[in-house]
Amino acid sequence: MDRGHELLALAVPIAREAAELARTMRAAGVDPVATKSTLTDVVTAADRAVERQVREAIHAARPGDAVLGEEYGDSQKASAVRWILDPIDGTVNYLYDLPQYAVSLAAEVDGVVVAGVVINAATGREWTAVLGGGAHADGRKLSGSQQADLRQALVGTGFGYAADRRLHQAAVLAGLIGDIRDVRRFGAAAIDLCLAAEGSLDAYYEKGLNAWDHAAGGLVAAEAGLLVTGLAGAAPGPDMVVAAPPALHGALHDRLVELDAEKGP
Ligand code: LIP
Repeated sequence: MDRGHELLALAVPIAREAAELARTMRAAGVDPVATKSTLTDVVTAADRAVERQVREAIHAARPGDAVLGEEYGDSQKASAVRWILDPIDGTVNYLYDLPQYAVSLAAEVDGVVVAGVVINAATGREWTAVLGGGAHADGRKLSGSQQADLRQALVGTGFGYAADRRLHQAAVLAGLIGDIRDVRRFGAAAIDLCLAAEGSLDAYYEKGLNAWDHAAGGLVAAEAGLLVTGLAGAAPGPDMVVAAPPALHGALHDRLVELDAEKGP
């Protein structure tokens, strides 16, 4: 079994148990326990509990591996394998009990993401990918949207926790909205990338994402045949993540460049 499939075989049961814990804690009621970058950037007890459970499971199976997680940071271990974890992506949806939040777990070897799983903890939907091995959901191989006309594209995006960034993102969207079919703001980047991978969205873009928001979902999208990039030749990262089929990527990319989408706060 190659490294990617070997690491995915470990990631999937760990992510399923994490999703179960998130669901159970959601059912018991959720309150913010703290705020992070802004007053609206909340963390719940479940974000922390799920991350601790995943870290313990990874440590038990592969004690030498490093982990980068949203809530407890980077374990700073010198290891070829690093796990990139968002215990609950879409925390605001989780807080409001909107069924669009996910456990997102990716495995990176020597800096390259080779395996990823995203599980919508509310619905149980599961997306997986292995580098060079394709992307799958519900036992189906994914291949993205066939849409080649930006004017007919249903595009997903998101907004940051800081008001000045949201104002810039809204101005970009105001410039783009007349050029596309419509926009969808579902609130969880990991799921948005997977919806683009299966063609439920034609494309997705967002500024301000952290590695844990897009590592696993980005591999699912790329293995479904989408181009997953930053702007102007950059890799996907905090300045911008754009995911679109090759026939659509250029037009969306160029419009986002024209609109200074990666600029601003
Ligand atoms: C969220 C992202 C979403 C973005 C939110 C937030 P979190 O991650 O998944 O796409 O629009 O501002 O960053 O904070 O729920 O892990």
